[in-house]
Amino acid sequence: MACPSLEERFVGSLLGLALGDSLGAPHEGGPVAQAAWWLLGLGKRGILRWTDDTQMALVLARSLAEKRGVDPDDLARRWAEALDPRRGYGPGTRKLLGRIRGGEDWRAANRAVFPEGSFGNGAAMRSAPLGLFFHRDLAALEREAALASSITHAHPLGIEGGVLIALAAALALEDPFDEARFVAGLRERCARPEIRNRLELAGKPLSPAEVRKRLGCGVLAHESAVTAIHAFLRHRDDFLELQRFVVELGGDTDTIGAMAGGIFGAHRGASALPGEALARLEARDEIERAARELYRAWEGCPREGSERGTRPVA
Ligand code: F2R
Ligand code: MG
Ligand code: MG
Repeated sequence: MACPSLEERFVGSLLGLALGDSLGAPHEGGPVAQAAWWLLGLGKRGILRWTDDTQMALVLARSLAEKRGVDPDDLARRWAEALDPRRGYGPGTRKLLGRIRGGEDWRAANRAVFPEGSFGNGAAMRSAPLGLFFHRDLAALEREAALASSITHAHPLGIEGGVLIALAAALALEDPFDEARFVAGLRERCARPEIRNRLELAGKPLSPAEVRKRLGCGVLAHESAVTAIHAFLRHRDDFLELQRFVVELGGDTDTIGAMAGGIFGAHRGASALPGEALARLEARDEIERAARELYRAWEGCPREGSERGTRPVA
């Protein structure tokens, strides 16, 4: 198997995130949420429509590329401007972005809905582009992913979920890939027991019932981010099998699919994604363009040291 180029892995990650989101979206939540999705989808039959997960990741990728790094005020403004409730946002994030759109600073808005901040998975679902951009400097990745996450998810668990998925996308780029090293690399950078303890199970063969019980498949960061990593590890050679597994688990299927898809795409590149599904993906060209622009921005970043690809200068 030919090793995909780094640029193809950037493209694969963003397209994988969007595909996982759109394949999982019709199955997300209970019967009411699923009925709402189908009603909103009327008139667009055949198109794989994505949700808030991809919307926010796309905005993040573009902002990272244009600003050559995390510019929190720019990100908050762009996410607020792009807010489209038909994409099915988490209730806290929808309110928070509405407040920012109304002129409130994100530093206040991110504690207006939940005083201790949100620990939903809304930061984790969008953070693969951060892993791509900062993959050569994991200390910068942790710092910048935490900052980008905290704009909407100020709770330590919400932030750590965002950092974890960014790290997973970065470590999935490693070639050759070593599963034990990948899991150890994630564990050593996670402080919260809710996430760290689950990571011990990430590579274990669990039944779907055990995954639901021990890792979770809900909307909270610590009850979904490790689940996505587990799904990636057990199906890292077959994207459709991976997404079938996510749908079988149930719960927050679009988001677990998006997180796992972003990691899978970084690992295997765009050519490993299913062509028939890609052909039906909403705004596929736009997503691919954003990924290539992110790659060009990463490539063009001034870096410390002589070797290209070391730390981007902040
Ligand atoms: N919202 C959805 N899906 C609902 C169905 C959509 C439907 N299909 C439609 O078409 O309309 N999905 C999206 O939301 C999740 C990401 O959520 P996010 O951005 O983290 O939002 P929020 O509100 O901050 O957190 C989610 C919930 O977690 C609980 N929670 C969070 N922090 C809390 C705290 N400090 N204390 C208590 N509870 C807390 C709350 O229940 C939040 O509402 C993704 O699934 C995305 O796809
Ligand atoms: Mg969603
Ligand atoms: Mg979701």
